[in-house]
Amino acid sequence: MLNFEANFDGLVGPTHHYAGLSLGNKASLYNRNELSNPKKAALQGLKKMKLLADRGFIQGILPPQPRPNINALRELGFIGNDAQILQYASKVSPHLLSALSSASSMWAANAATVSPSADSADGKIHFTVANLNNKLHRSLEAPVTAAILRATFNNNSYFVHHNSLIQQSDFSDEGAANHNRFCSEYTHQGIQLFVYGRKAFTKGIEPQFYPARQTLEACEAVSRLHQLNLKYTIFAQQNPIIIDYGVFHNDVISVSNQNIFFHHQYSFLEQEKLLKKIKDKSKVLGFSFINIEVPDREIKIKDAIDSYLFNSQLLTKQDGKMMIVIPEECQQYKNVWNYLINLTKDPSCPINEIQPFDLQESMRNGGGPACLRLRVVLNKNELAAVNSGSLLTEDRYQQLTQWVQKYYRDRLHSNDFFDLQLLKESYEALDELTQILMLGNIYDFQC
Ligand code: SUG
Repeated sequence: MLNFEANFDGLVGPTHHYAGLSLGNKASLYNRNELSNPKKAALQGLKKMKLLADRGFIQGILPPQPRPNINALRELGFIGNDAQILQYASKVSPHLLSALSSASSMWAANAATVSPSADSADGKIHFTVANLNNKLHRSLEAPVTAAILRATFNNNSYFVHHNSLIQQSDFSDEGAANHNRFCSEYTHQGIQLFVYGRKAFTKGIEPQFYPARQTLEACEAVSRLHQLNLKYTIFAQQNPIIIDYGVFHNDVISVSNQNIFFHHQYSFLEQEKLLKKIKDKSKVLGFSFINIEVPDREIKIKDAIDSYLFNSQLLTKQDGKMMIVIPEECQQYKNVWNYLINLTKDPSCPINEIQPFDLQESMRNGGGPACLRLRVVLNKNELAAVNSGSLLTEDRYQQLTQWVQKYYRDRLHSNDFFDLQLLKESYEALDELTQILMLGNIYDFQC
């Protein structure tokens, strides 16, 4: 295979914990203040990457960010040396300290929106870092994410990097988690679908209880930056009702791969219109669009969300058939599991294999298989231009598992961040990681 869709997974950071930071994300709220196991979380993520790499898929790694975020604490007026700052913050605002220690950059689907070179007027791959404006802990990710992406895709003949959009709620942008693409071959012109939760500039229907994290205006800005052909670009609103049920990103209720769209009956506001648009555009591009819509009578929206069925990855195998990568939790829902078994048995369905993964540590913060990865379509030359240290090989997997064993704790609570030793461990770990991944100086701290 010369043309691929590679997956770059976010490596879970040493401060992974449950802080209940994400209003609208049921798992995050439900597991608030539970004990986490960062070591287990990182190893679960690595195991997924390894198995997929062993199966022949191109698998990349994106490193975590320095946490606790001591720079942000300084900017917020905490003074003194690192130990004093941590003590001071833990006394006056333990919630803030916990938010500024979140390992949330592991959910790489929120790192950026990525457009393949086939779709952009200048023939280059475009990245726009997500501003993650809706949540304090996530809004701090953007600058380091920009540095990581620039170091990973470090060749301006092939890659164009855009910083995050204006940090203001009218331009709230959550990256690839609200973005789908349909195509025949990956490196042929595709149709890009940008999904938003609300319009900032005009009045429209919105969820009532939980925030809509992505605006239409942000989607439009990203499509402009990426020089997309409007003929093949679609903007669609997610069904606001399901945001109130807990669909805080569109990848919780739909997933696409090549010509396949797998989603729930109630995913989008004007679903029929949207499907017709995709179909019409796919006809112009000469491929047949396959729509797999799960009816609510078979899987109720609540079960779809709780099982995280749609937070799956659809991966094209060497023989052209597809594998669906799901969270293990799907097996606990009889209707979901039966649906998947029947789907993959159907000879007319391109998906013919189910691959469950145990990602429980991430799932308990609302992050399934699809949340953990950033997709990047690459042709042969583009792949060769990727920082080689960022790709998972057998050796690098061994190095990374040893690195996790060396630095990560096996229990952490949201009140543990006053501890200078934890900060030291985390920063030292990241320093060593930049060498394993050959990324150079991407963090602005000194060990
Ligand atoms: O932004 N959870 C993340 C989960 C992101 C999932 N990503 C995608 N669906 N693509 C979020 O809500 C919880 C952190 C905490 O509560 O400790 C959190 O940030």
